[in-house]
Amino acid sequence: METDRKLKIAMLCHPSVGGSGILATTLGYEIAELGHQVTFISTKTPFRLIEHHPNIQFDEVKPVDFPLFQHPDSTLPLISHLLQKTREEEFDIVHAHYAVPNAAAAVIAKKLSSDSRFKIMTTLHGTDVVKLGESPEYSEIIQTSLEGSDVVTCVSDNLKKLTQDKFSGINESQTIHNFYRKRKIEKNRETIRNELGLRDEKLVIHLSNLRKVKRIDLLLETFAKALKQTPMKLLILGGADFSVYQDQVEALGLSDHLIFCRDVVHVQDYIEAADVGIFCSEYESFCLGVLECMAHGVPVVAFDVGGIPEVLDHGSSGYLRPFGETGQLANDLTELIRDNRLRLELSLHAKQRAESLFSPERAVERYLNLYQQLVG
Ligand code: GMT
Repeated sequence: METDRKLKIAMLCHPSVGGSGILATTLGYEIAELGHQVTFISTKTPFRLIEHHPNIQFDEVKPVDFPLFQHPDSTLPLISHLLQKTREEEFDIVHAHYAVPNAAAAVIAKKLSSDSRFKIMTTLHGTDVVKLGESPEYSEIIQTSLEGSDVVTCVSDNLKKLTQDKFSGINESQTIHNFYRKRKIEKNRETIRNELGLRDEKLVIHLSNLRKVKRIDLLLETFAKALKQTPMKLLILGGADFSVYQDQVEALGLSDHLIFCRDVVHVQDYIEAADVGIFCSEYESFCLGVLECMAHGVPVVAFDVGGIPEVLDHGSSGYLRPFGETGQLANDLTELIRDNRLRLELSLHAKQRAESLFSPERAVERYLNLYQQLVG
């Protein structure tokens, strides 16, 4: 396989806090570092596209707020932008993260343009298939977008299976598990713990965009049950407003035991300051947050849903329980918080597993091989 050819990649992703944007930007930095040119195209700067890189450029597609529209439109401007851009500069690959609207926009732009030779790779991330894929507003568009993609990748075997069950006529589909590149620690464990006002309490961490699927209600319930058994603090790093959960926090008596921080950029510092991770989602195609914790040696308790068991091995990197079993999960959390030796054992294993199975080198090579195959 020829791997020397430097490619021009257009990376389409959502800019908001979420795993698909994290994955797209991390992949972009990795391949830019290898000498390829990457143009991110999105409605805002993706939230993890922070550092300048000479091989990375960002094109902002501004939503159009025409007086007649009830809501600003960004999908048609995205298609137009792609059309114009691909006339000016020849992208080898348009890599669309998330089916809606990114894969759809790429496929439509290619159909509308008579001279575009770019290939389309679509990476599916989760609810684009599991939720939107079921909705009458989007299912046919997604079907056409997947058919029109030259290759479809899924971030777990679970998501690949769900995609294959729901959609047909896909050229080629394969799993490339998400990966994690350890980021530089800006503030050490002690500093963060001081800033959070902690003494020697154990710290449980959750990080997510707090969408409904994350089931923060069950997470608070689990934590409250564990807190009855042993003291600990819960830190939630959220990418959205937390006030909707305030009533439940008060009803469960958690106000003095919970710290909430919004839109934290250097999440790795906080993970390093934590002892156990907790995730109570009803579905996750993968759950990058679980991997982030594991990579920093933080064992995780979670519900056994979607692709999470592909990431976390029960009994070795943490514990998995059937969805909704908050009592069992609370017992696991309690045991991990109380038993320092057990926690250390699981911590080491979690770190090793993250490094060996979800390394950037492994995943980036898979993406690059696919890019090279597509361009021939
Ligand atoms: O599809 C979503 O719900 C949003 C997406 C995101 O941007 O955060 O999350 C999905 O993609 C992540 C990165 O591949 C995965 O780690 C998440 O598990 C997945 N979320 C769901 O499946 C609910």
